[in-house]
Amino acid sequence: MERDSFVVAVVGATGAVGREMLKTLKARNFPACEIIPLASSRSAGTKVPYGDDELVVRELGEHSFEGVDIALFSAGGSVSEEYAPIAARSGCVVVDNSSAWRMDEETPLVVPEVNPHDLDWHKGIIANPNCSTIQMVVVLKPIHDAATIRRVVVSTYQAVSGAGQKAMDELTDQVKKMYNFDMESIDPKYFQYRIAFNCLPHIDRFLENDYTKEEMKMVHETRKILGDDSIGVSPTAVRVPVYIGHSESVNIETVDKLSARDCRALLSQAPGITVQDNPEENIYPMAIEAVDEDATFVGRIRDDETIANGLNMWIVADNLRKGAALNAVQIAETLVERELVRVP
Ligand code: NAP
Ligand code: 12T
Repeated sequence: MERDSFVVAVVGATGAVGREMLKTLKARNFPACEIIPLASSRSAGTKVPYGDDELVVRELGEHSFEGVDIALFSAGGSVSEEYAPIAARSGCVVVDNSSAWRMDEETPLVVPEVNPHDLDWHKGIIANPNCSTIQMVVVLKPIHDAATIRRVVVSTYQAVSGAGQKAMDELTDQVKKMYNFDMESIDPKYFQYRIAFNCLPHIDRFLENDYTKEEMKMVHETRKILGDDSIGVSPTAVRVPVYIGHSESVNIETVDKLSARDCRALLSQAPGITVQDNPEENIYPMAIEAVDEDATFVGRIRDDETIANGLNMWIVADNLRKGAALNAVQIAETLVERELVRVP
């Protein structure tokens, strides 16, 4: 039977991503008959905004998902590991924002503009990719279809909001202290070193191969979403003192020739993308302009003159929106459209 209204739980509703999810559900008029905000005992009983209303936060527990149709999770990997299966068993469909389930073979990893068909085989949990992966694959997809991508070299310039509310507060605190020449009292807690007026080539933890986990997420997730394990991805993930908006410098090598001019035309027709590319007028994407926008912005598209089939470009998106909350809500919308809100 076709449903037209759903009970939606938001796990981690008090966090940077959870609040953005509530905002996005409201702004896009998601067909929800009830919204249930969940968090830890620390903030149970507090209120979170939902449009002009305020909702009372409940404590997450084993029974939180009874009667819930769709649960959007953004409370960290350990919460997702434990509670996503509990939610799925109670019959609700989970869209999970953490890295816990992304590479699980039974779990689709979805960007609606790129691989909506992978929702068809969900078994109760669907993973939302990493923010840096999402904005990159939105742009890689049309290029891969047109010219077959062989290899991608990417450096990210990632905003502190990707690391949550506490990380944003740490940047503010450090900038205030520097303004007051009070450098000695700067005591990095969330980040390893000072983030104010600095760049840190270190996001998430270091792995055996000396890449960070954030970098390896981009490798594995890109291949899974594009459904092509032959694509080489060589990333460097860097934290920069920007509050919102991830930027990426991306070099792409293709099998077939795609000129910068043809690429610009191709991307300007592609879903979810806004091309901002006019060097004569100093037009290119910037983090400050991507804030509160849904689109993935791309510019500085140019031929890589050192190889036969290469392109360079600059990709920017709001990491809390397309990089997290919006992509999760778009997944939920696609589940509704395709009548997939049920655990098979
Ligand atoms: P945040 O601002 O620190 O918020 C964390 C949220 O999780 C808060 O609502 C917190 O509730 C809740 N929480 C923490 N521990 C909990 C527990 N044991 N039980 C129930 N709720 C708990 O972090 P954020 O930036 O919103 O990110 C949250 C998570 O989303 C991240 O850990 C990550 O897994 C994921 N994420 C994904 C992307 C992406 O790339 N797609 C981007 C950013 C984040 P309290 O108020 O009770 O503490
Ligand atoms: N460490 O969802 O710190 O895998 O910016 C997203 C953002 C992990 C994730 C970050 C992270 C994720 C960050």
